Amino acid sequence: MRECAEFYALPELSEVTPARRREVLRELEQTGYYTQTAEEILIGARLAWRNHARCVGRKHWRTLKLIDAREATTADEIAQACWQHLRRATNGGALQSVITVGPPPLPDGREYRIVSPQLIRYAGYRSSDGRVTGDPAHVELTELVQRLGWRGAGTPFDVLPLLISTPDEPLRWFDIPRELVLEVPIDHPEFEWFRTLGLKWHAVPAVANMNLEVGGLTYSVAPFSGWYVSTEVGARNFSDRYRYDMLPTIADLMGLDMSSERTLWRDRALVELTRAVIHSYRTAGVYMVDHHTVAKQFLDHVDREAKAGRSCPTDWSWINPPMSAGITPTFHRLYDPPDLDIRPNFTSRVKTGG
Ligand code: NRG
Repeated sequence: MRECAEFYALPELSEVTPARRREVLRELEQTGYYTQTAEEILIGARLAWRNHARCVGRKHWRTLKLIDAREATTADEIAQACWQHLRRATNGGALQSVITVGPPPLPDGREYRIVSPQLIRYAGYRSSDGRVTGDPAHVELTELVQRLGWRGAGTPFDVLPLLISTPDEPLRWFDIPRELVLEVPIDHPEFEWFRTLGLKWHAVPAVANMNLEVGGLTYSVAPFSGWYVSTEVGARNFSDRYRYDMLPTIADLMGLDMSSERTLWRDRALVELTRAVIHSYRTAGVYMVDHHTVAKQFLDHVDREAKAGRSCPTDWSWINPPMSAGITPTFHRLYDPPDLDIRPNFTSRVKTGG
């Protein structure tokens, strides 16, 4: 109730008539639920983005577009809405920020869910010697869909099917139509050998396992996507030891002295790998932002919020990049502390990072 009243009291909802406000509160009180308009959800989703303390891309919060998929009631219909999401979000490489809002929980509380952490994820296959082909972060998900009958080709970059759970069906998986998965082969502006590593990554980061909480309602199907910061791909997905772990291979091919940490071979390989990612997305015409540019944009945003008289709750450790943080401007200041209660917001179903 409180969240609902607070939501409709926000200046961004000043167009809502007093009659509508009363009706919403009455309905929520009597039935525990009410139906939001698409406009209310869109405003709510934009504010959820603006409020999300871990996002460095918030300058663009006003550009978010909504796909209203609340009418989808089967896993199949939810999958179709996700395909529409990918088509609109990818936009031929000129990525657009999109959120798709699916069906609310049933009156008895049972929920619809996208089980996959993102719409597009690469499989990880663990072999008997413990080694992983593909993305080690998705070994469990891969084993789950395999138990449900999916078979991947076994390459390091097999796109996993989308896994959806609904109240009235068994867990179901859906192969993502190939033409909806835009990918970028990774190449280096100078190192000829780089392409022989066979690296690639997908264009669209579409987080699918967070709830959208708006106006006292929780949407458990609410995949959203913007675009990548190059370090997410270069300095984490390809570099983390528990992900693709490419730094030793790259340093070796660069001919670096790897006999001691003091030679900074890891750091040198990291820079070249991230350069390769930026170069490749650019060559492919797929939008991505580098960590210097996004840091500047974020500080513009913080200033703009301050001028508008709003706080900007921010998690310092999340908005700073995983490489070269100290040479980006976000490093050198403090922010309003993250406010876990602020709504609308995106909230985690699982307590893992990434
Ligand atoms: N680090 C994750 C993606 C998390 C969300 N990042 C975005 N979101 N850029 C990864 O796949 O590397 N977004 O909505 O644009």
